[in-house]
Amino acid sequence: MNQVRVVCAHDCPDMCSLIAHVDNGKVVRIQGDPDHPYTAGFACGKVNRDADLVNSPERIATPLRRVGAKGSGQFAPITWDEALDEIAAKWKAIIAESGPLAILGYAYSAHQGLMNRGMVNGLFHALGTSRLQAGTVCDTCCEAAWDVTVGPVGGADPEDVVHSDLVISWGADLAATNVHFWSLVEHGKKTRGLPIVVIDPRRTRSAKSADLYLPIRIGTDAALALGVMHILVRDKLADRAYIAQHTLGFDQIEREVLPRFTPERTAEITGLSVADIEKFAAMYGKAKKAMIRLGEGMTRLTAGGQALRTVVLLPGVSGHYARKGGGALLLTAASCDLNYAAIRKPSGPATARQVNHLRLGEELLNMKGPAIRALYVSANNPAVTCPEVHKVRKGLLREDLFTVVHDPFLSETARYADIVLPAATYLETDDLYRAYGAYWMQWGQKAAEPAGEARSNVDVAQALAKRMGLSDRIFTLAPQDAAKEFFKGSTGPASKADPAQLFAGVPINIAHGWDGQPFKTPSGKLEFYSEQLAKQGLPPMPDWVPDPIETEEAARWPLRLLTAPGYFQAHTAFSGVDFLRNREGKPFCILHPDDAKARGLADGAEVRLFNDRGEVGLMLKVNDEVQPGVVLVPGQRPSHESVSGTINMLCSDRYTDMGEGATYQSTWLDVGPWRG
Ligand SMILES: Nc1nc2c(c(=O)[nH]1)N[C@H]1C(S)=C(S)[C@@H](COP(=O)(O)OP(=O)(O)OC[C@H]3O[C@@H](n4cnc5c(=O)[nH]c(N)nc54)[C@H](O)[C@@H]3O)O[C@H]1N2
Ligand SMILES: Nc1nc2c(c(=O)[nH]1)N[C@H]1C(S)=C(S)[C@@H](COP(=O)(O)OP(=O)(O)OC[C@H]3O[C@@H](n4cnc5c(=O)[nH]c(N)nc54)[C@H](O)[C@@H]3O)O[C@H]1N2
Ligand code: SF4
Ligand SMILES: [Mo]
Repeated sequence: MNQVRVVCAHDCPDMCSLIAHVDNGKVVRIQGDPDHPYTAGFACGKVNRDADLVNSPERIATPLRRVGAKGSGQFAPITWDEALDEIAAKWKAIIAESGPLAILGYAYSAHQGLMNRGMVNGLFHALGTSRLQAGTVCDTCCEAAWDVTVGPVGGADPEDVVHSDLVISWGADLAATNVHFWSLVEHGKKTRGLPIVVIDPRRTRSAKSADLYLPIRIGTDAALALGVMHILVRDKLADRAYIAQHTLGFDQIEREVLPRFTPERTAEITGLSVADIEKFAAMYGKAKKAMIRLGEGMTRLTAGGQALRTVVLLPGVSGHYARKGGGALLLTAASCDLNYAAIRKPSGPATARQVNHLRLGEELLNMKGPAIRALYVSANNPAVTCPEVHKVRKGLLREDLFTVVHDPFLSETARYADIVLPAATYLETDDLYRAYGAYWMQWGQKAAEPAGEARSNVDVAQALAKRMGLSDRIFTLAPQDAAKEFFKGSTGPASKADPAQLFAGVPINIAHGWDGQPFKTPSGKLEFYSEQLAKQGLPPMPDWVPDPIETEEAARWPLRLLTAPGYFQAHTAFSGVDFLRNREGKPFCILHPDDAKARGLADGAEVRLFNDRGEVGLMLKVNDEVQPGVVLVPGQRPSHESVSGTINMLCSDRYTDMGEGATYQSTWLDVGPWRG
């Protein structure tokens, strides 16, 4: 038995260091690395089963060519040479007829390795194809809101929570999506009574450990943050010296916005009690170093940017940004200034036509001049995870679209492909990793050879680059040599890593010497007033106002969709693991007992979720995890696992206020018995 130190590549802020136990060339067990300070010897419930993922009988063994109708999932095996030759020939013909913009590379985050993620983008960048405006399905809204307020810089170090005197989990289900931070928080609670506040419309697992749980109404976080600021000012708990020195525009907010957010009005908007709002504000005002762990949950709706931005301003009023253990953490990645362009933008035009990640369906159906004629999907499953899934599937059914999907599994999207390529998993490829929710960087060595004929994203990008006649050096380099390109011209702590240590797999801490939260806005301060937003025609000051389209929808439909991560699934990345699929159970939704009773629906029934866009069939659970008026659907699950369809069939492709992100939760609907 062999032990190989690897790095978890799943889309998760923790970026665990893992030990793969390998027997006869086969990964038989995965374990958290006991020598990594943040991983602290444990992996999550999903990755503990990654031996099942890598050895899953459902993996694709060889390249496949479509033999049946589009979408029918009928394929015949072909060789890699046949597959790559066919792809290159098709792409060359399309480029000759319609130009490179007729091709779209659609690759995202299911492999977090910097090369396996970036080199696919690099291939399409160099080819000069249409460019994916990536991440709008996920974090562009929260990132844009953070950047405009704090600047493109990482937030608090999660490991500094040992210094915190209060932790606020705001729109993040930490017990599901950030388990290593959560374990530090729970340890703090056990050993020194660290108080925890959870602000979430869902009574999450994290909420069960909270000293104060605030079941906030979806989409009202800005109002709560402003209500707390109102109380801090009223009770003289605002840090005037910090505000004067490090923030911009607070005086105007204090005059023009805060008077409108009395505890009574805040309670009306948020659905919380005045007593709970007062209690929360008092806890926050009394604390010296409160750490707010921000999730993306509050940003998955129309005014999501405004919500996150307003919450992020709170530690500017309390002055907690100045203290280790205080402040806010959304993401950390922006502080790791590696030379990403070496891999992602080796050559190619400076700008090209953009396709928004979440509008794939719309653009496949309607984009002109030129239309998208070839699509390459890698580490992404838009036939399930993209809003307006009906449109995505209709687009994928186009006879004149040439679709290639590279995936370890025959995903729902792959079923629509003309060519399917088998992908290696992270356990079967070398890569460089840096966390997006912690300050660590690490080289991950492959633990086993790829199963069957699977090949890594890097491998395939390099092979296609060669066939397309690209001459960039990066497409010829072996993994370690390619990784070294990240360090050329980079500055900051990551650039100082000793290559010998790095390539030996030693975890490298890349936290910056900490002297208070830095601000990289145009003013160099935390911006309560944002000129950048004013220029975009957006409100320059934080506020909460109802959205007219949402108000109209809410008048027509009785329930609002709440979307939250599944505990034993992450989007569709673990749907090829039988154990986890069963552990998560058949795709379900949750209704409050009052709403279920009003509809005559019982726990365990098959139900129909519907609105103007269509219908989806799921199992029903009835409990008070949610408030009345809300239907919770955890995760996004493939259609063939559910009674019928998948939740994104009901979600529109409308944009958020900032970052052109997805508004899954600006979805209204009703629930009734499943037909027949
Ligand atoms: N309704 C609703 N929809 C959502 C969300 C929501 O909250 N609500 N959340 C959104 C968010 S945050 C995100 S990030 C997206 C995620 O959505 P996607 O980006 O589609 O991610 P996954 O479903 O995790 O995985 C995509 C595919 O990548 C494959 N894969 C895994 N590893 C590799 C690899 O190394 N190489 C290749 N080539 N393929 C690999 C997996 O098998 C899987 O089929 O979904 C979004 N969709
Ligand atoms: N187990 C598991 N882990 C995951 C994933 C997964 O699918 N499963 N996905 C991964 C990916 S790609 C990402 S981007 C991250 C995302 O992880 P997070 O940043 O935590 O974001 P979300 O999962 O969208 O939502 C988190 C919480 O926000 C709550 N919420 C929803 N609306 C509101 C609101 O209006 N206000 C407030 N205060 N809360 C609200 C939801 O109920 C949910 O509990 O997690 C990653 N980790
Ligand atoms: S907690 Fe996140 S990084 Fe750690 S093993 Fe699980 S998915 Fe991977
Ligand atoms: Mo995400």
